Amino acid sequence: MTDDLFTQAARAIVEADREAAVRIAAEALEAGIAPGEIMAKGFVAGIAEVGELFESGELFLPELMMAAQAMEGAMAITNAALGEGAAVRKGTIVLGTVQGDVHDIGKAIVIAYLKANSYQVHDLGRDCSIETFLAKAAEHAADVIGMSALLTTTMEEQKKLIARLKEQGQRDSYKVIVGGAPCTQRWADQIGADAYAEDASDGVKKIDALLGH
Ligand code: B1M
Repeated sequence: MTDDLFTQAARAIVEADREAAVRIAAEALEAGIAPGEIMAKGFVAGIAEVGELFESGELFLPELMMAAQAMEGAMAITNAALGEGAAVRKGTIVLGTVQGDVHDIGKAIVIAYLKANSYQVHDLGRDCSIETFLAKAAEHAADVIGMSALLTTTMEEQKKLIARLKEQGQRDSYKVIVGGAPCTQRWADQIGADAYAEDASDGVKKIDALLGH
């Protein structure tokens, strides 16, 4: 039954069937499957397959976009189910997708996990400039700046933001965490980030460690 729902969830994304994705997300929650589990084992597996089909030329951009819309439908249900953590905030985070990059599905999942784990998160959206990251970090007195990047070309923005912090003598003002499919621990070390997270739950763990929780 559970495996069936995982398979159906993945298929709904590959077939870009938003209505089915929304229905399956709700069914999974009703069946007692944790929001993170149906997301990771079902919907994310589906969008990963879509990525492979796109890369191999079996799917084209309009289909990729429709699959992303189905993903967003499912995610609205699972992220809402994660809810908010205890009212006592563990820290303040500004988090966005870097400039030139519109991929925001992973970012939304990371934010939902952080909120569920009692962090105050300001979502800076996508295609977010370095200037906006820095202005919002100052405005909200953030503890952490989080940058998501999904393209090998836009990862460079993460490096540039850290360099800018150093230039401005502000490197110690914020912890910086990076993530997104092309990022690795090696990349984080290379650009001088404080942490790299592979997925949303790893993001919570890494930020907990950075802030001493
Ligand atoms: Co695009 N795209 N896309 N795309 N897309 C990829 C990334 C790609 C790998 C597909 C492929 O070719 N296999 C490829 C990049 C190649 C490269 O750079 N090496 C690609 C391309 C080429 C493009 C375009 C250039 C296509 C074109 O126009 N010709 C274009 C770029 C537009 C732009 O940004 N300027 C484009 C557009 C799009 C859509 C708009 C259609 C859509 C995005 C819709 C949206 O996000 N609202 C889309 C999609 C859906 C994908 C794939 C298929 C799926 C991405 C996704 O949502 N994954 C993707 C293939 C892939 O990644 N396998 C692909 C699911 C998500 C849950 O995972 O985002 O990795 P992810 O997030 C994870 C972790 O990485 C981590 O936690 C998340 C949750 O577990 N994480 C963090 C992420 N951010 C974090 C931040 C943290 C911590 C952890 O702290 C700060």
